[in-house]
Amino acid sequence: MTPEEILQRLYDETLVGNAPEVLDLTRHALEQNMEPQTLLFDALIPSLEEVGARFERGDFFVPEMLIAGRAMAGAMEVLRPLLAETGVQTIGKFLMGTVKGDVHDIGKNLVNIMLEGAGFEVIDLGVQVAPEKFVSNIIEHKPDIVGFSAFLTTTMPMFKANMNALQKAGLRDEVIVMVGGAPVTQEYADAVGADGYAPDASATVKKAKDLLQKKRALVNA
Ligand code: B1M
Repeated sequence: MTPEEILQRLYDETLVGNAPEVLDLTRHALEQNMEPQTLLFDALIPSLEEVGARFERGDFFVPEMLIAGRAMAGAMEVLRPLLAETGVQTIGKFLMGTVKGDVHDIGKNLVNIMLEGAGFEVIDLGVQVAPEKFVSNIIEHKPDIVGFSAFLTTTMPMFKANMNALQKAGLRDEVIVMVGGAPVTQEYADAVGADGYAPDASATVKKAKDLLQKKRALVNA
């Protein structure tokens, strides 16, 4: 198979949620020295975007979304150590979670991998994280940055609930807050009073580094 054929098959098999085949193709592609980023950005992510488009059109339903998501997650397990490969020292602590009411985690996990790859220590609270859990973990782990992910318009309001919980616990000024997820925009991030927003995993790394640098410069001034 040529690299183009591998990418096409990876896209097609992810689309139909054929997890064993997706895993085999991922391993095969790596054996052929294809880049993990190429598999991610030229096959796996576009395939899930197509899954979402088909769901919106009514051609796919939740089970199809679920099996496609699982197939991608299986490939991510193989790609994770390669994407996160780094010799960099820890540059900061990032506490991450998908907000209460929301079970999407593929995008959040990808952001975590990229953050780890850039040298952040990531503490992942998983999905359906309630405001109180964010608060108790900020107290316990003292992260530099806390990240809230939301993937549904119906769960985005949890950002505000989380911000209120941080405020109430006296933690708002202790930690930088970043938000993200498919339906989130810069305007929405501003409206809830977050310090930063990023549309994708690599932009999150850049933004997180910027915000951390600014905060440290302020503290040392
Ligand atoms: Co859901 N789902 N889903 N789903 N699902 C979406 C999100 C949807 C857009 C599909 C669609 O209609 N086109 C739609 C939301 C519409 C909306 O509200 N705007 C939707 C819906 C409606 C639902 C249900 C309500 C369906 C139902 O039950 N009727 C239901 C809700 C369940 C719940 O959470 N309570 C549901 C369920 C599911 C599954 C469980 C079946 C499965 C999730 C599996 C899993 O995550 N473990 C699933 C899937 C797979 C999807 C789609 C197809 C793919 C999501 C994905 O993984 N994308 C999705 C369609 C789509 O996104 N096009 C869809 C790939 C991923 C790499 O991208 O998640 O955007 P993304 O992450 C990006 C950025 O957002 C950003 O970086 C990531 C990497 O680049 N980012 C951050 C993420 N977090 C960040 C944090 C940051 C910064 C950046 O700072 C802190």
